[in-house]
Amino acid sequence: MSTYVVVGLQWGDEGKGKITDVLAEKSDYVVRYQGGNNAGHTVYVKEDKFVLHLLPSGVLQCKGKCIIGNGVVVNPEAFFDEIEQIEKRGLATDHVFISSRAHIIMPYHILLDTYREEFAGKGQIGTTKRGIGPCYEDKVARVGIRAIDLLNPEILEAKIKENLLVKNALFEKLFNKKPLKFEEIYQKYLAFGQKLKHRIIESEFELNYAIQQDRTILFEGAQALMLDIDFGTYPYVTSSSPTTGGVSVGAGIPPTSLQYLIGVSKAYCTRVGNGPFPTELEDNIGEHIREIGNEYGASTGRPRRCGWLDLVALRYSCMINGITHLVITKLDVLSEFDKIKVCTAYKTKEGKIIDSFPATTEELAGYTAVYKELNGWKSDISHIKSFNELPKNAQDYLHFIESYLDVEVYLVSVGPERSQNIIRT
Ligand code: 2SA
Ligand code: GDP
Ligand code: MG
Repeated sequence: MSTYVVVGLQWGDEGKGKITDVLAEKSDYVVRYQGGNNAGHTVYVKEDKFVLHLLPSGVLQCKGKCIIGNGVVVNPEAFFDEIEQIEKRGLATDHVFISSRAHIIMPYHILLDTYREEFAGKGQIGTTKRGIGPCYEDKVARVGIRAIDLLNPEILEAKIKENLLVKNALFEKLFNKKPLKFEEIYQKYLAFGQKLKHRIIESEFELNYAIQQDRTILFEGAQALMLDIDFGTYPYVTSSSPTTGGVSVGAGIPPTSLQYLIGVSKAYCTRVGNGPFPTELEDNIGEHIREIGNEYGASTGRPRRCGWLDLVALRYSCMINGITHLVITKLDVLSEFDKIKVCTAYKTKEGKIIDSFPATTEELAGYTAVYKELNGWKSDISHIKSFNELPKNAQDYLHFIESYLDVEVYLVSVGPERSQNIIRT
């Protein structure tokens, strides 16, 4: 048995898509286990750029099956759009399946997400407005509609009616918006069910059988630890569990079957959406990182906030995820800087130095970063293929990260292309 989990260790967009794509070639299964089409996973195959939102990034390379697990929230419209985009480029998609237990994003989820953000004013989370939060809320409130429900007209009818009763009251009375019409939604989702039916499977059984058969399975996380509903910078988080722990509940496999826990971090930090970010650089350096690193949302196009690497947050993230293999991406983006800073501790408002991650965003917002300054390497590293060929200052930077985290760097990514990797041997 070989099972791999790829998770983001920061605020998302660490380059998980690229790493998943590289590993997918050898995998019999690639599985998404949380999130939905809020994700934006970019993969380059030569000059060809693919951005995957809902489908596993492994869809391009995996010769086996790609599964959207029970823990994912599925927007059928987004699913078919993505399938169409991939097929248009000559690639097969008949190996993509959805768990019968996955929850479906309905039109009222997207509207609720949008209206709430509009009405929140300064208190906005900065969501992607894809209906992710409201869909997970319905799942937990036990009124959600699951993939399997799309195949049963009576159940679908009853569930949509029950939901519209509550959602329309909210739209009209709270948000002063028009109610939604039952028949339109019902017919549309019934048709989605018919189009999806050959792809809806009991993926939990399939995956557990695959584990027994010693197949190779890759679990692909979306978003990241700092956006985790429990461990992230709550409430500025997404509504799922993008941790290695999330794999078990989001794919229906036992925790004992997870082997290689691969955490991906950029060589610096970014965040898209609101919430505290202690190492944020609201100056020329931050802008420079954004431009060189092309730091714009892969789903919404929003400019990402940029800053230096935060080792305090990263160590916390490695701890919660139990990372066994660390991947550092976008090291090439730092090649132009004379000096590079890394945050090794926080200073509280009272002047106390701490190196643990706090439970509240109020505390975190009051902290300032304490930095260690390292020398830059000031040379192009994007063609380098082995660790020893890296300039000494780049090696020192990676060694510093390793010793702070007490986890070995297993792969260094030095460019967006599939081949631009240094694998530690
Ligand atoms: P949501 O829509 O409810 O999940 O938003 C809640 C918070 O989670 C953040 N979030 C993300 N952060 C980084 N990348 C994400 N995917 C896209 C990308 C984002 C984009 O790859 O660039 O295109 O804007 C992602 N998805 C959710 C979100 O910003 C909120 O802070
Ligand atoms: P994900 O959500 O974690 O999959 O990451 P995104 O795709 O949202 O954002 C990562 C961006 O960085 C994408 O545009 C990738 O093509 C790009 N990328 C990934 N690895 C590297 C790297 O090592 N160097 C550079 N310059 N770009 C990279
Ligand atoms: Mg992304």
